[in-house]
Amino acid sequence: MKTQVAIIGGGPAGLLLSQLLDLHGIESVVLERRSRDYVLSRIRAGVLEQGTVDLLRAADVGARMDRQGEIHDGVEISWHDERLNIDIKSLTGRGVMVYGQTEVTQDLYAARDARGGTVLHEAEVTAIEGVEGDGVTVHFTHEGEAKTLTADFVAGCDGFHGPSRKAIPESHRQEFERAYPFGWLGLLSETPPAAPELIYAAHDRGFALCSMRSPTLSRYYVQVPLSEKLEDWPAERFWDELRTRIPADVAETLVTGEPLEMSIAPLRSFVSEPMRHGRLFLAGDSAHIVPPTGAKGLNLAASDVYYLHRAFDRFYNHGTSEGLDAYSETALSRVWKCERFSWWMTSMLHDFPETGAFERRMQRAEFEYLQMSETARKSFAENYVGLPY
Ligand code: FAS
Ligand code: PHB
Repeated sequence: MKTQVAIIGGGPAGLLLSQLLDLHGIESVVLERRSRDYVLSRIRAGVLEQGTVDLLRAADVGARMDRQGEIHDGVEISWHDERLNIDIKSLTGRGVMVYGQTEVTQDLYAARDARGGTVLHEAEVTAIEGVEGDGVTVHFTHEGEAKTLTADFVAGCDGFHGPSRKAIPESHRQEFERAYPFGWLGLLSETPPAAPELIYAAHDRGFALCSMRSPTLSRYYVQVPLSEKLEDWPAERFWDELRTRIPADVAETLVTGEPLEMSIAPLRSFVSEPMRHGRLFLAGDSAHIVPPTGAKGLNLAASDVYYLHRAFDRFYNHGTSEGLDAYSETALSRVWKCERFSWWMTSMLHDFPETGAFERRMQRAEFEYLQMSETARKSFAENYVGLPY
């Protein structure tokens, strides 16, 4: 097989890149190691920045999002029973779109199918050759056979555990990581949301988040130690813990139900530099991970794809490699600012067992500063709605 851009990974980054390249007349092939059902079964992000919304519309995959997504003009932060509403719309002129990553991915698959895009499932990439040469060869297994895909370039959109990042020699790669001593236990339920806005709840017992997917589908998280096992968390125990950590007046009216899905995700901050090596370009989780507190993971994948598809358009349709040469530096500049916000929000709201009374006072001071200062709330809001591309 041969194409212009080989894309490893059929998650949001890989699919969105393939769709945008197609709209600019650039050929690509997406190699995804899992089945489509498996990819769509993963429950992940829920909040889209305006930049992501605009990009999905530009990619001609925004119609269902515009019908079914919910624009939110505010978000809440609570500290025990104290509730602080941050009016992100009045502070920045923008809101955020609540529309699940599963739906985004479904829309992207449908769009690729409609345009006859090539997305191979259960096609696991095993090696990437030639990134420093005149063309790349991607080795993959598919339908029990070893196959190859040759291309001008390869986009590594294969997530944190994929092979593309490691195709950059260690001597040319620098990794930065902060692993958090806890994870998020998530629950999806067919129940009405706990409150009109998302609530990020700080509590001495640990962080909790009340989110949603629609007026009848809710998503909740509670911070748990990394040692926790899913089998030790029956739904009743989850609901009891959530009610303890969220403001009492919200807990009183919380509608609980049987979980449609429960999962535990570890939290980490991670960046691998550079995001380009020769003919290999990294986009999304293959290059960086943020703790989901700031709702930035999926949105960073979108901004990477924004920069990368424009760079390929300039190369193939305007004969200049300037965009490709600037990609890593441009993408990393936004990545690091989003890493900072996600780290800051995680540090403010979670219980860090090993830290002392001083750090707990610092967390409380951050909350009180948000309470008293419109400037602090404006800074929070401009990061939460999404920094400019
Ligand atoms: P993805 O990981 O989505 O996609 C990478 C794809 O590459 C996968 O489908 C994988 O199967 C494929 N792949 C890997 N190796 C391959 C190989 N060798 N060959 C072929 N294909 C290969 N973000 C938020 O904003 N909010 C959240 O609440 C949130 N929760 C999350 C929970 C979990 C458990 C995880 C892991 C992430 C979460 N994220 C969240 C972040 C998440 O949404 C990512 O930012 C988003 O999926 C990034 O998309 P991609 O970069 O496309 O990576
Ligand atoms: C979600 O709805 O899954 C969600 C929302 C906001 C976050 C993280 C996750 O910050």
